[in-house]
Amino acid sequence: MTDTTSQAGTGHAPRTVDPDPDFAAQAVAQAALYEEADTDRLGFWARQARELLTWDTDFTQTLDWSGAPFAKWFVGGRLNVAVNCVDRHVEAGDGDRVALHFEGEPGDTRTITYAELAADVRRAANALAALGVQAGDRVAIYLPMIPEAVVAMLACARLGAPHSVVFGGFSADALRSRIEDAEAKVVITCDGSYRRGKPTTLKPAVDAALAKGAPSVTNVLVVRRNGEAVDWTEGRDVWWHDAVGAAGEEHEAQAFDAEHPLYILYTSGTTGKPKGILHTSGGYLAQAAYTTKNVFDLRPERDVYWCTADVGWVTGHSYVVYGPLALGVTQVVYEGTPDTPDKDRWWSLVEKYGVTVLYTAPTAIRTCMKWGEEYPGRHDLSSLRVLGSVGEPINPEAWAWYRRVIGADRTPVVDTWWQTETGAMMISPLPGVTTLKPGSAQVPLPGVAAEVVDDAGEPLGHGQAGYLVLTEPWPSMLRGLWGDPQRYVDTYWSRFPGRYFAGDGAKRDEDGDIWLLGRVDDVMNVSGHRLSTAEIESALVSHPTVAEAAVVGATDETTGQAVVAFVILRGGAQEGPDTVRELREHVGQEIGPIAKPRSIMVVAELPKTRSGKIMRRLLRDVAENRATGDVTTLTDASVMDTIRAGMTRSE
Ligand code: 6R9
Repeated sequence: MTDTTSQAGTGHAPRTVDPDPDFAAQAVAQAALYEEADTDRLGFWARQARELLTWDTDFTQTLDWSGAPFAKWFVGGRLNVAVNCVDRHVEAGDGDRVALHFEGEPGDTRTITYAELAADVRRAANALAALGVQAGDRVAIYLPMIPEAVVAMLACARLGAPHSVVFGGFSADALRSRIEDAEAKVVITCDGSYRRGKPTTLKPAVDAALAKGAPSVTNVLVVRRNGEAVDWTEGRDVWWHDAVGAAGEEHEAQAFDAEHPLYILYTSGTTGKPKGILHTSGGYLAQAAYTTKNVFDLRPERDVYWCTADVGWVTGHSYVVYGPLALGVTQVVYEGTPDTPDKDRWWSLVEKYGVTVLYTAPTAIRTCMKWGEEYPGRHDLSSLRVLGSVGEPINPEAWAWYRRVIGADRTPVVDTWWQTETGAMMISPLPGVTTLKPGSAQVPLPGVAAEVVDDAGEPLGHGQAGYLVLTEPWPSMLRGLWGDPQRYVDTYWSRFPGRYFAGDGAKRDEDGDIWLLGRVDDVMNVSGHRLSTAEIESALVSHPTVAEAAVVGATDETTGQAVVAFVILRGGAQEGPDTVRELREHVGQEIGPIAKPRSIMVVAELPKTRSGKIMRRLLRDVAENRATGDVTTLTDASVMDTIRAGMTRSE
């Protein structure tokens, strides 16, 4: 395999950033973790599980891999996940510590302590039990970012009833298919929420979903959030404030097996039927807690943490609910959009709550870059200590901006690679320990084993692009796909037998650091040369006029594939007669002439899924002059029309 790529987009970004000695001296994570895990990987995980979690019954075996690729972690252990996330902190005397600083989009706030959260979860568990929910029953949750979303998830966990959270932005059809696949007994939703200053509704989508199917559902539990009028089905619909309000605060939590299912989460899936990723209890919680603590350098008595993800995505599961709450930290939960009422809302929240650790996505960072430094500049962000990134490769330019403008050129930036399937972070630097390298997720975390291999599964040398595989099982790994064990084996364990195929391209650099190159379907082959969409995007974004870029490989008669780029210019920048030529030259300089896009289109917006991922499949349709495929998972389907209209004009 030839690799013609180089480290693109390093523009103003430093190549490496050493740990700050003062930070390092006090860091939660220590280099010794790597040695310990290398010497005795299972012993290392057993220690994490015992130290970070409270078990009702200790486990007798760390890993049973005899049924590979179906793993059993912490065999024989029993615990209650919700008790681990709330009750035990209250018992330890930390009941008065704030668990959630909730801020609604209109500016309403609620401060919920661990003691209050524990009482809410117990009441909600009683209310669900009164509706007939028992261990093993599935509960669908279709809620915005309000405290009840957290309470609902934990109440399910407390009862051993796996939840299936469906992102509040999904349509009635998407919701119905997910409820049907999981055969959920109860749906928890609300009247509506607020977005961009306007009330929205959620209950009508649930009504529509249930009108069309989902016969397993016996009750709908409805939170009152914004007072929008709702239709009511007597006998089926129940107000949360009635049921939970009337429920008692006493609830005896049962301990469940470490492998008891905790949740199902459907991946948005760029093609085909969504996959119901199944996670279980002990291993998942252990790795969520371990990574939250070490990667974010968290001390519950000191930090105020904020992860901007919605609970509808895996990041919201592991890094809003389970990881931070298992540790007992204080966090911010924000309901709305970053530009309501103005583009400085996030930074006003950081200042107001004294946020110390912020975890967000590159797409959000690039949006803030596009808006300009003036917005973060309005606020005192000096409380920030650690910045995190997740969701896609972060180009060095955005990394450098994040650290400089948000982190005052002082905070470590941790680029964390993982997936819905992995349940928790897998590849990431450790702040205070690792010398950081903008653009690279760098090294497998202690206890995690990863390799970059070629088509035949042979490990590749430095600089060669191939496929990322995980070579050892890990505690928070998916335990399968709901109702489809064979698809689990086929999708993840058949491409390279005995190893987990992540579906991502990667390469190691001369230091052995791992660079993620995008999904393998995003890796292009131009004249027999392997080129990464991510690297060309990174090169484009390193140009001062470019805010955001998406690159696709379009079929080309001569070269097999050709590079086609779509770019959004930075606020203020105008498309001039030379813009396209200049950008082509720039990519040529950053990566090499082979990477120069065949065509570059300046657009106002890019098609994105609701989780913020660019839908390159749709751009490929445009680049190859085809009718656009399925657009149902786009945030805004009209984006494609605008792009096509622009395309015709520029031809
Ligand atoms: C957590 C999450 C998983 C896919 C993954 C990869 C991409 C996530 C990344 C990253 C490069 C990072 N991805 N983090 N690529 N660097 N730090 O996003 O889960 O929604 O399942 O997406 O996202 O392509 O395979 P999920």
